[in-house]
Amino acid sequence: MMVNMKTMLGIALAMGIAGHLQAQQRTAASGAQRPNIVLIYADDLGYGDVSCNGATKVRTPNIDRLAGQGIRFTNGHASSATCTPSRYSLLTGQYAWRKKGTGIAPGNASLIIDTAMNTLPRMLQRAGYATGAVGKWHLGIGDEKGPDWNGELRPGPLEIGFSYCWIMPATADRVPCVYVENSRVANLDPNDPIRVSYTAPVGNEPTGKKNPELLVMKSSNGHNNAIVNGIGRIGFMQGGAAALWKDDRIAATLTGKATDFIINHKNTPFFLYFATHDIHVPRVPGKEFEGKSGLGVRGDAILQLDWTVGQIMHTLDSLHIADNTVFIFTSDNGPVVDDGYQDQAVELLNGHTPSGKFRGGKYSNFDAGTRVPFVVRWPGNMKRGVSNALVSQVDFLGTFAALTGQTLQHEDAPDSFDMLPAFTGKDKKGRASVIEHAGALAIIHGNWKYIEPGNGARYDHSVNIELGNDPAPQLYDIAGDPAEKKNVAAQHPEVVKALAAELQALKDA
Ligand code: NG6
Ligand code: CA
Repeated sequence: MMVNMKTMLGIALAMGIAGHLQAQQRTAASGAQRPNIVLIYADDLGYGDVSCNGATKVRTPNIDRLAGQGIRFTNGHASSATCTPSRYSLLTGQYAWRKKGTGIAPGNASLIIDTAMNTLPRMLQRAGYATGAVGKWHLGIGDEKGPDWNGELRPGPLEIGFSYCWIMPATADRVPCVYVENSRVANLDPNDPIRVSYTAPVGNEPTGKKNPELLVMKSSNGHNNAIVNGIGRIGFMQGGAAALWKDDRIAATLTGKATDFIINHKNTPFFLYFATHDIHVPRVPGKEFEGKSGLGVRGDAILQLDWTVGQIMHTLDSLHIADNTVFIFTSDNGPVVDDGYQDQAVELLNGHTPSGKFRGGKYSNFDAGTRVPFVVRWPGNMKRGVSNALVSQVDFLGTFAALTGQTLQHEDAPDSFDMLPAFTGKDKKGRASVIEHAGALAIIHGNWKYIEPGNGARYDHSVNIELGNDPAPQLYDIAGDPAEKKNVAAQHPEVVKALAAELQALKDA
């Protein structure tokens, strides 16, 4: 036991040193490069939802091709098991649990990112990049009074460093169901203003709750306020008819806007943050994909997402800029099958395993909550292959700051480090540790994973997912037991102690 204890303390000490080294790397600005950066951020796509990670019931040829030309990470993580905090961490380089108000944002939230922060897009803007955000935002918009849907939507993406945006303000299951281009709702007719409420119906309009007979897709949980395009949403809205999106064209519209951004900026370095709506609910794939997967709308949405990736690859190829572009494909959190609509995804799963061999899913502290598909391609600058280095989305900011020669101040991106050697496959280890965030916090350090005790529910019956909460400490050997079946905390109290101390130290940092 004493020996083990010493080993663990040694590891914790080494961690401190690693942290110090990482901090030093922040200022190393030699040989700055400015490749384009394309980041496709899928929504709720599980580790096992892509065929390059072993899916056999659904095929993702474009994502597989991208992975084959770059590095496919088997131990790559989103920071959190839900959307808003993962996106917050990715864009700010700060773990979201450090900041209040970064949970799943309601559709009328004001911007949750402090406009004074040095974000990923701002840092790249300072490095001379054109910076575009296309797709799902879900980080709030507008000042503390909330969004003015008929006026200027500021602050928003443009105030945190994007030079252009075409976004869905929250999620497709939240009102208002409109796109925002830069600081205004796109295609809004001023004679038909948008009215939104998150407390009560705006007028006498039908709702999903009162008039389920009007729905083309019924709710299985919530999603019973406004009915837009025959689908019940969260929140009430009226007006803005000309600005409403068409659910079955969301992927095509977003892909078109992303492609336009690339074409318009092909001669300057650009950063495209392309956050797809697929495969979040409500899942309404375009006619081209309807019924094509055999797994219902969830599988069809995966095919549509794969098509999107193929279109972006094709655009880069046809402009001859793929070699000078770092292309990242990953997901904001793990998978969920029934997330509140009766869309037959459960019934038609057909043996498909969205979480792969990992336990849990979206919302969960078990690994499938944050261990997600994770691919990086930068032709000519990396060896192709598979890496099990521990990598996290929180490090994109620190990595690209170092790559482009930007100096980060001490207060910037406190959790984000230069991980280029891991992202390009030269370093096979990656991070010494990473924190995963769902109901509680968990820390992965080497082969160990410790989940701190928590009083949250063990199981969420509405989504059919094990949440990973336990009032007792949990310790898993995730190398030998990737499915987290056997809690070995009682057998290794010294490891539990060391990891709990390391987690605490990182929380206090
Ligand atoms: C939940 C919604 C779910 C989804 C999630 C956010 C209900 C019953 N469930 O509250 O459908 O919208 O929030 O998902 O309303 S995320 O990927 O954006 O985090
Ligand atoms: Ca999500």
